[in-house]
Amino acid sequence: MSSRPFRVQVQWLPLTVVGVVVIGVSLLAAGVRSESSARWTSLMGTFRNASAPVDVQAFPGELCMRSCEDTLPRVCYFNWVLEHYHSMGPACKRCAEGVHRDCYRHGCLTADGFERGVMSINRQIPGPAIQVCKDDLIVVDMTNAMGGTATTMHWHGLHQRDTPHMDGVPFVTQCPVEFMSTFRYAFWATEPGTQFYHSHAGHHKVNGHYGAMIIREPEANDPNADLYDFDLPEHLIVASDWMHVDGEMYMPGLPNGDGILPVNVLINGRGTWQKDADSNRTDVPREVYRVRKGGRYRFRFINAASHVCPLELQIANHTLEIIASDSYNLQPITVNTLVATSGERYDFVVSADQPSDDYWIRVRAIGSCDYRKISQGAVLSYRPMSVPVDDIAFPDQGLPDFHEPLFPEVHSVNHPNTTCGVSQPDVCITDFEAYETEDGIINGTPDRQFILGFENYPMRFEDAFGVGQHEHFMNIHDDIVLQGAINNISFTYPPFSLLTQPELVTEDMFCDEDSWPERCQSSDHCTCIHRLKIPLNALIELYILDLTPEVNDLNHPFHLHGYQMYVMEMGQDRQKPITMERAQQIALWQSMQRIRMTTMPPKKDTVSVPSKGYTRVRFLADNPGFWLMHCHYEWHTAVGMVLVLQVGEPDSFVQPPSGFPTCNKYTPDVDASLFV
Ligand SMILES: [Cu+2]
Repeated sequence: MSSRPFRVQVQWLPLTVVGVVVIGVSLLAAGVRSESSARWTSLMGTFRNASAPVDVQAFPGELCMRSCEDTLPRVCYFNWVLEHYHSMGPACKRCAEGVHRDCYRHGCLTADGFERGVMSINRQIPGPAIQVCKDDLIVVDMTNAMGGTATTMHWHGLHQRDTPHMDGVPFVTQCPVEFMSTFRYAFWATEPGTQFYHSHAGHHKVNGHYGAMIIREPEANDPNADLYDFDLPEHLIVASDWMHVDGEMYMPGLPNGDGILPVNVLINGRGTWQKDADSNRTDVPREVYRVRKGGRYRFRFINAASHVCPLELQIANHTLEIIASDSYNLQPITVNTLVATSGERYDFVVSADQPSDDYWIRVRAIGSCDYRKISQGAVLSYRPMSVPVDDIAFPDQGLPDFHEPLFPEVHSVNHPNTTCGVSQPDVCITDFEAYETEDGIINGTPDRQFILGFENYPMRFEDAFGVGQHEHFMNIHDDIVLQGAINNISFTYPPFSLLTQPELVTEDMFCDEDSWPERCQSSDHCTCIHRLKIPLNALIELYILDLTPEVNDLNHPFHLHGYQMYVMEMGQDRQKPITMERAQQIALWQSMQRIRMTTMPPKKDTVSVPSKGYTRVRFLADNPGFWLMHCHYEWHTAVGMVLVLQVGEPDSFVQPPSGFPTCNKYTPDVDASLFV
């Protein structure tokens, strides 16, 4: 099949501006690079009046979901309201009592059937999917209607080269968006593939602020296009972990709270829940994925989890032909089990070659969550479209028990216990090969090499609880009180946005290994604004080391904003602490053991580091600005396992449009001027 039919037929948008209510999309402020202006000129070439601001509301983003063959760029406008909302609220009418149709009512958010307060976007979890074509202009008006909160949205996977001030990191690329304020995100859909968005503020993501963002491109650009027939908008598997209270309830944590861990997993915001063997399972719909026998379908898996437990995906009787990760195309490897950590995406092909029936799609929270036996099911259904979804979404048959294998022999990607490079048939991301490479980056001599050793370290009691102490920490259980750190520095934020208020930035506000603040001189750890300064266009190599003293099943996923990183190797020594020297010995040993060594390593924007091990990555620092790099576990971000890369000097940064919101602390001198 050569063309990629969409089940959802979409109309072409009228590409002229009519009845203009002018709210400008201001991407053309001073300093935006020529690439961006060229995009703008090309987009405006489709408009009758190219000099007037675009009436964005005339271009609903939903209509950007289309075939991306031979299409012109479009404006894709989304209007989002972020609210405190509830699952199983009154909008669900009699859903909880077994009236299945009521579970699909407008405004009914079932989640796992448990009633709780949530954070929603347009009363949905996940938020509305953004599905556009490469080079479209995405415009999202985000209104914060959550009293007492401030928030930002991060577009995970996009590099924001033209609009770094749209990266959505509070106090790094923008000021948080206050209650009752609307912030207009406007950026180009530049990086094709499976991306997603999520709140970068506090614990809003684990409360429900996340969603899919799919950027398609002509199939001629996909080296794996021959492997599948369908790439349908509804074949998104957005998996997340779920609590039955607000995440904030566990910040910093409860001594008797049984750890900071989820109680359930959701698939596209749906699932069921059974408190214990004596309780009834909630009677709410599971997610349904429809296929037709004989078809080969591209699925897009997004790990939108917040907690430390990797999510493992299996589809009964079906294999997963992995073709991309973090939006980067890979040479295919077929497995039956996919493991991903928070922030990672995997695309795979499922062939509907089994007898026509319904099959379980199972997502389990593994690693540290094993003892909680959390698994969730969705349905892969071969039944015809004429069968209504609520006939399929409430299967009579139970999901196999947590420990019940779906396959006699498991072949997995990224299993946390895999020793990378040697244990076929289990594979790591480093066993994948790309279709292309950049020799200068892979084989060049790095201009800068950084060793980033991260850990969660126990705080001294008096540092956590002494008079006047207010540093962030997490309380895992009992009296265990930890801060996250990279190179002994726990990251904290300035009161203004580094990227967009450069006039307030001073060199002495930052710290790194070599510039240790005075106040921390007597301490082996420090909480400060950890910045690594990198010259523009330098070739960078990072050794990311897990300095945890023991193997503990946590493969911390490191996410770099603004870039993709070549994943050169990863490995671990289960016996000895990791150092760069030890990492190099492991790499040598791996290269002697390996069945094959790739010269075309994959690229990732979120790469997990084997427990107590290391990952070596490389990238060319050609995107100037302030870019966050952090562990993608939400609690680890919250307690400082974060740093910011400053690439280039401020004069090389893309300037934000005039009128871009600012913020700062307000502590004026107390003198007569306060009272005039
Ligand atoms: Cu972490």
